[in-house]
Amino acid sequence: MNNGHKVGGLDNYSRRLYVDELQAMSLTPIRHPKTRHNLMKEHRNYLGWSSTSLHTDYMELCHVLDQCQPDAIVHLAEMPSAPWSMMNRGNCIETHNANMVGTLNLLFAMREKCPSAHLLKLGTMGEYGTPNVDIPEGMFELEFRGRKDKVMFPRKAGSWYHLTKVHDTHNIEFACRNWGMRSTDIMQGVVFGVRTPTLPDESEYLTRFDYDECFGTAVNRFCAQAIVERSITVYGKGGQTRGWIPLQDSVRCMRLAIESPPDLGEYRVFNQFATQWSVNELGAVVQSVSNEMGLTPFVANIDNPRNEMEEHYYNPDCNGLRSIGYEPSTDMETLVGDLIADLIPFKDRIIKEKLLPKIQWR
Ligand code: USQ
Repeated sequence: MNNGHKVGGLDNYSRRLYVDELQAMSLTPIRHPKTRHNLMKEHRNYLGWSSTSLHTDYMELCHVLDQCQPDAIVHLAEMPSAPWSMMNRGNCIETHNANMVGTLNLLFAMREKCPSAHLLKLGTMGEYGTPNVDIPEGMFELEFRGRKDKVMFPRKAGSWYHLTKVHDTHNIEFACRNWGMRSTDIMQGVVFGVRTPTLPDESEYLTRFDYDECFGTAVNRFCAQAIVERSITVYGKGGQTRGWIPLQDSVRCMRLAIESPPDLGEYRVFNQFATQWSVNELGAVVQSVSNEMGLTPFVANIDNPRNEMEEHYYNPDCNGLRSIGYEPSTDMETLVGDLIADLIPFKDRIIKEKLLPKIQWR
């Protein structure tokens, strides 16, 4: 909005519901949706908000797109937790419904109401898994029995949630190829932090911050554990290496992608992360930064509740976003220090039982 873009949104607030059901809560006291909406109404580039589920409210979705005629749609409206999708059959199926049916509804509604709009879709680096070869951005050139073609790089997801993103990828690529739509499919690494580049630094605008085993990502959990001086829960051997990205970089990347859209009919993939670290390395950074701040958490390599490789090769490309101006924030010590400082005022809200994992993936 601060860059002159007019912004509106759709939300079914399911994230709040999922976290409530787990008897967890955001560490930051995020305001009620109505309060947030009223605050945003004061901004001249705010178009409004509609309470809508992509996977169940197709007519309302079509109506909103018809009214707005957007140039770009940023699709963040999916169930985002791998552990939650692995809890039981019901959660697995709900993840598939919310994510795949929601995305299919959006594709059909866009085709009907705004076929030349740019779909910016949040996928995940976890679609690729951890193959023993380099990871390109989405597609690669394959040579087989003397012939060559450009094909989708093989996906090997590690959870039901990550698999729904793989299925979305194929559906979106097909919509671009078949209907001439345009899309950027973002393979995002693990997000952490609570700051955004656009929202004012005031408590009313705070975004949520989860640290429970389902909706808290590793760096967020480690920093929450650090402020109450509990063990930093590195799973297994801790050699699991991922791409990581602070929230403010993630928002900046989305703006850059919107301002440099793909051509009509083009399906484009960006791998989106700032740095690569193993969870052991991250645990050590969180421990040393918090020690400097007078806190005394300690790293514990606990039994891994997940089924994943704990030592592996990892070398993904990340060139597309840099070519349109992304300058990654890579100083993890500073980012972790800022995050711990941002969280300390809320440390009394931590529910300590939510810091250890219980969901077994096998
Ligand atoms: N991990 C720990 N200790 C913890 C939590 C996690 O060692 O307390 C490890 C996990 O075993 C895993 C790594 O940290 O190896 C990342 O786990 P995570 O929970 O931070 O992230 P993940 O489950 O992979 O999913 C998150 C988001 C998801 C997004 C994905 C990007 O929840 O929406 O798609 O990051 S990626 O991992 O690149 O696929």
